[in-house]
Amino acid sequence: MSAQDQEDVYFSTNPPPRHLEAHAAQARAFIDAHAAAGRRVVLVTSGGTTVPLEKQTVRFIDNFSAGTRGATSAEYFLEAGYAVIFLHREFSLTPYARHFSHATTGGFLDFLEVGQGGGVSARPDVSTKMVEILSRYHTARTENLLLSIPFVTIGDYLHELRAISRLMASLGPRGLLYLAAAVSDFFVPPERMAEHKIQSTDLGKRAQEAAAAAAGQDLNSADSSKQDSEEEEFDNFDSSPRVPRSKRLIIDLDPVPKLLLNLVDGWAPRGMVSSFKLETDPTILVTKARYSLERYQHHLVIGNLLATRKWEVVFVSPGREDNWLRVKRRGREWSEEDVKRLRQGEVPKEEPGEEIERFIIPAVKELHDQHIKANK
Ligand code: PAZ
Repeated sequence: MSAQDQEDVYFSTNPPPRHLEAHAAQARAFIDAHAAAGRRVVLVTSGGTTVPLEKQTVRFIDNFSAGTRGATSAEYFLEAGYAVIFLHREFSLTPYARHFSHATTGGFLDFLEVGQGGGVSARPDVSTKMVEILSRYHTARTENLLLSIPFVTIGDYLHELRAISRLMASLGPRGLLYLAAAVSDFFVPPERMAEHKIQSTDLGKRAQEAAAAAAGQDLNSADSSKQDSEEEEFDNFDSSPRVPRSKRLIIDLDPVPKLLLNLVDGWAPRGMVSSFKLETDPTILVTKARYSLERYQHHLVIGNLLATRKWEVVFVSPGREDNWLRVKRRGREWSEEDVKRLRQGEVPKEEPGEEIERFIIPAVKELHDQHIKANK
């Protein structure tokens, strides 16, 4: 099947999110305003996508991403003069708020206190930082430099990504797509998705079947909760305690179509496209990043390892040497041995001395400068 056919099939069979049109209208107005002002616009994607197991979703598959990379990058892009569309997983980290909403030292309310006059004020020890971050946030909001658009599921994400990327096309090479979201590679297609909560007991399954029979329906045969009792067998593949098949939840996932090629060729063909590649095995990171670059013909892949992603990333781009960016260590220099261990995925004991996005964004901007020059 061609890339275009895959795209058509996916988008015609997976319903769009409820607010897609409203989000697209917001994005259009935002892009038009900044295009008129000659400002660059970056679309930052951030956080994980969920994979619902039921149409009326009680359960879903998720991934680890908290959206730190995306939210932090958005701040540095704003600092670098970009207008930012922040397409993020709902309730994940957001620019500026992240400094207080997900702190390891306490929740948001722990940073506040009731003052003498009865009003609320920042705790004295965090007040300077809060004023500084609040003022950066207010500037971004009042100057209309930050547009936040949420998604939840993999389907929502892909619909939103396509709609916004197509709008970004009007920016030509001045548009930048910075794809940092952790996007699921697998999903349950609608025709195999249970309508209702998947039942774990025989009673629940029988009740569902009886209700469906009374309504003259055949229960969705693709419902993963429904098992053919004729086949009731113990079919363990290993030595774990024997569980009858009907008591198990066997989830059958399809691959999510790879739509990066469609984005690069069709949705935003003149913009600069940079994606992230996440791996856990250090021996394959650069090979996979190069492979992605060749397969999708875009402009930059930023490789990172799950364990060391806050310490080091590698820029892989066409015609250039691999470029490793690394943060400083607190109170000591990197030795050759330290770097070797880091590259093998060994995490230093202390926290990073700074945010690696401080280095990533200027390096991306430099490549974007070159992209604009080359595509004028
Ligand atoms: O959200 P986070 O800061 O915890 O993680 C960021 C990340 C590892 C998801 C991102 O840097 C990344 O690699 N995104 C692409 C993941 C992928 O290969 O699909």
